[in-house]
Amino acid sequence: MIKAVISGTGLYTPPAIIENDQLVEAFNQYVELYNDEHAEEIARGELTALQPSSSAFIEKASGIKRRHVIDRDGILDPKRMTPNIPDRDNEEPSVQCEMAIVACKEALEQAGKTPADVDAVIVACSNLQRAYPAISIEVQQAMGIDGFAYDMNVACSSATFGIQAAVNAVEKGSARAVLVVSPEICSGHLNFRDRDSHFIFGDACTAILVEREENTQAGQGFEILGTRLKTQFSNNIRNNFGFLNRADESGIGKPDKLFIQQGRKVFKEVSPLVADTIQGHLASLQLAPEDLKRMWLHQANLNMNQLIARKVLGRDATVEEAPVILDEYANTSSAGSIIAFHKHKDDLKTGDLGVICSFGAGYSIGSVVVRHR
Ligand code: CO8
Repeated sequence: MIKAVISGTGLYTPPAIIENDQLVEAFNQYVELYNDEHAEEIARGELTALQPSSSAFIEKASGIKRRHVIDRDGILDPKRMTPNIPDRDNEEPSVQCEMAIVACKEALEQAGKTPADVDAVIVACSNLQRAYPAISIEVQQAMGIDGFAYDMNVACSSATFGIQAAVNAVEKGSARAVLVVSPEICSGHLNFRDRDSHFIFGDACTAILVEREENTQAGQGFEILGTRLKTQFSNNIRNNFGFLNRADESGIGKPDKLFIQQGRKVFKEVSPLVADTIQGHLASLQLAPEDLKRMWLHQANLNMNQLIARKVLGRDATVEEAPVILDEYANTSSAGSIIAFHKHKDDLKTGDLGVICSFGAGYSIGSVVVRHR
């Protein structure tokens, strides 16, 4: 039987950084402008005055300290509060393709492979910058890969669902190797005027090379022992942006065309589901939680990750066991657990077991159990 392994990973980190204090300063300037502009309506009780944000709240509630973004100035301009990413000519590479190429090249280099060794590209992420042609096919061409490519979106679980698709392709023989790429420009769909969520997301792109074990060197990378996916419908994380928006002009500009969530409900409902999914997945592989050396969890909220790790292990996890990248990157949607894996895997030894686990909108949960070769 053909076995699939993760032989390389790559990461593109946009150079621009926004610290919590800078984000909060811009938000609070916007609040002042808004409250001044609407002073009379607020005084008459027709509108509610906006409340300022706070760095102390953000770090305590989420664990986020800063985020990398494609464009900093547009977000920090209190009159704009949206990244400024100019439209490009069709002959130029798209922004997502550019990010993807950097991450893909690093993944191939780590694996010791060239584009000639790869048969497929899956772009798996929360937001695609256009409807078609698929970003993945653009990446395929830019990388010089002869084969096939497609885009998919399962929000924060896009990368783990993409890994399962890659494992299926490799194990069934339709591809020798598959690049799963997650170019996440979360700042493009974040409402920076919303106090409850303006601090949550950042931008990044990850890539993972999944390939046939027999084409890799002994001891290289991670054997994929199994994948388990779980979905359960919920409106608690939602974005109604879509191609039908133009068919009802009254909805254009409403906040639901950007990311919205019921954060508390998500926290309460998703945490137990994730812990159950990981435990059930381990049991199906005749493994126990205490066998795990590492949990590369989705990076949405530090308190949530600590709770999930505690539920799985039956005790607090150390930072080595459940590494955190959310302080530096914020929530990068599907890229988050893969960034944690990319940055915190090289110290593991042969036989060490770990789980990559994503969770988010849908709800969607993806668990990938791996063993260092
Ligand atoms: N500054 C100061 N105070 C604030 C702020 C702020 N910025 N925001 C809220 N507060 C106040 C509230 O008004 C409230 O005050 P009061 O108690 O007086 O009513 C108090 O702080 C507490 O507010 P919350 O209950 O909202 O705060 P929480 O402790 O619940 O923390 C979090 C909020 C951090 C959002 C938390 O609930 C959380 O992280 N939940 C989990 C969310 C999660 O995991 N979501 C996953 C979404 S990601 C995903 O699926 C991908 C989607 C696709 C990506 C799209 C890209 C844009």
